[in-house]
Amino acid sequence: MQNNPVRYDAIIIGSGFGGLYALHHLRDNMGLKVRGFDGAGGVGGTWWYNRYPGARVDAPSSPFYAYTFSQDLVDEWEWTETQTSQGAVLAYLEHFADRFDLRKDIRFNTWVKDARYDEAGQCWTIETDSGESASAQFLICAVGALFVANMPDYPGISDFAGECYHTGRWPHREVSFAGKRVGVIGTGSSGIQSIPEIARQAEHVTVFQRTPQYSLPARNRPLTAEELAGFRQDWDELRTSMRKRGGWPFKTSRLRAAEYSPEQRRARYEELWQQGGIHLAINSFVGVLSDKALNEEVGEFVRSKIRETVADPDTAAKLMPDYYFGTKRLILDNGYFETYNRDNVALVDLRQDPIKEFTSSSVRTEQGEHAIDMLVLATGFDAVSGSMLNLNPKGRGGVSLQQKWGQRFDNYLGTTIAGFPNLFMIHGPGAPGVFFTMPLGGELTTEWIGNCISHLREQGLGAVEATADAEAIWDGEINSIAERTLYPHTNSWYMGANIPGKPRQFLGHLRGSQYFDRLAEVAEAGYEGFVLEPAQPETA
Ligand code: NA7
Repeated sequence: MQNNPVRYDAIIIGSGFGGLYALHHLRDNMGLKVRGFDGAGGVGGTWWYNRYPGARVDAPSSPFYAYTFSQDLVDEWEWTETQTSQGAVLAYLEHFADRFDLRKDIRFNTWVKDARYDEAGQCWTIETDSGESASAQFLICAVGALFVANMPDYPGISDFAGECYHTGRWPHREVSFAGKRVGVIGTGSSGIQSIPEIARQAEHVTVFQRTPQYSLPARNRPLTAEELAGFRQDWDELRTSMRKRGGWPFKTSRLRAAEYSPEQRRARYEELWQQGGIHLAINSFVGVLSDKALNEEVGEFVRSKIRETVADPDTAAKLMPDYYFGTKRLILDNGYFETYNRDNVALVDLRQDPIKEFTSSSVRTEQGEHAIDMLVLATGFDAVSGSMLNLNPKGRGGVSLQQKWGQRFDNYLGTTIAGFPNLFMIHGPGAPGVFFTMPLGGELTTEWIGNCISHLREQGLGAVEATADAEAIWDGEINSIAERTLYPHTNSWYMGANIPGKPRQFLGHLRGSQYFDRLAEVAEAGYEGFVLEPAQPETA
């Protein structure tokens, strides 16, 4: 560490939705001296990196996948489509950064390579890859739930000589697929969004699929001026509804499946399918994500739609998902299954025909060889915990997060970690994160963090630290919610199952509304579950 780090009140790592709002709130609303850092060349976080063709928010998003706190901001931004594109989200975040003059306080192209807690000084000191050192009482980690790319390690993959891109690290320049034979590995959101776009341009696309997926039609369309005006007019009410309903202001069903005949239920599924977006998942009948029989019925409905759409029965058979509907990230597509009716698209089912190795110009599976010029890795992320482990802060006694989280991602309220005083996470393990609208979740979490900081300052306190007991109780709460659903029965990135060797643990809080009530209760109870340390003379 350098001898004289520049001193701030708070250091914020990351300038995506969470980090930008944290900078605005702590600096402009609370008057703190704040410095942001981001390894990327600009704001946007996830939306800076994930610029692959077809990238969109995986929800019917406009104008809800956006900051909610300012009516002026809502009024002045023109969303144009119902399912927001990556470019539109990034343009919005750039606007937000300019409007609130945030860039001047962020160091871009700068990775924080070390972060250590100083117990005597009750502060964090960071060092960057450019040799800068800074310290602050509070370290806010807005490092992204989907940041650390999962790179498959098939034999010979590094020998592949053609262009190779991970969807989460897409180049900041045009990538041309014209005249190319493209191999795509992975059929999560990134694969399913990009495959139709790539197929439109490429000579040939071979999709290597490990798990067939449920995907619902997004039915993306222009957002009308009347719709947008209506949303703006009702914004306060919509915001309240989002906060109460798990992040989105959409209707969720109160209907009991048992009170309807199979034909009536099918008619309802059909209606919601035609409506598009996530409505089939959230608005058919109560209990789709917890009742096995009902879940199977909805799953079979989606499979029937895939069968209807895909002309070749062998290809359709390979595309049949067989896990519990909705227990992996639900995908919204724009013509994914239809893409398999094109002459230039082939599907390899890796369960029947696994990849053996790569050569400089092909993928060899057990049953054949597929010549490719370009490889697209849509293989996802070491989600939620990966970016914190990548940062690997060193807490009390120099214990690193990698040591602490070797077996389990223990945390309290999804925002704090025992042994890491004055460190706050936005969208960490144990928070609603991807199960809530992330911009709104980030706002609410940041406001809670801000209140906690104010409390410390008003009370002459120097540090706040979760207790290990509180972490254990929190772990129980998260799990008891998850165990009432079918999520834990599926191998998904929600369970850490996509990364070899990653501890199996449900990584989010499924009841966002309840979660934010809980945060408020903890604060009202004098920060229950935390140890609050008096300020040392030098930090008071
Ligand atoms: P996902 O959803 O994690 O999807 C990754 C896909 O890649 C998925 O189909 C994986 O199969 C597949 N995968 C991962 N590793 C391999 C290997 N080694 N071989 C073959 N196939 C593999 O990531 P996305 O980027 O699509 O989406 C992430 C989130 O971003 C998404 O949920 C949205 O919230 C936005 P698997 O299903 O694990 O068998």
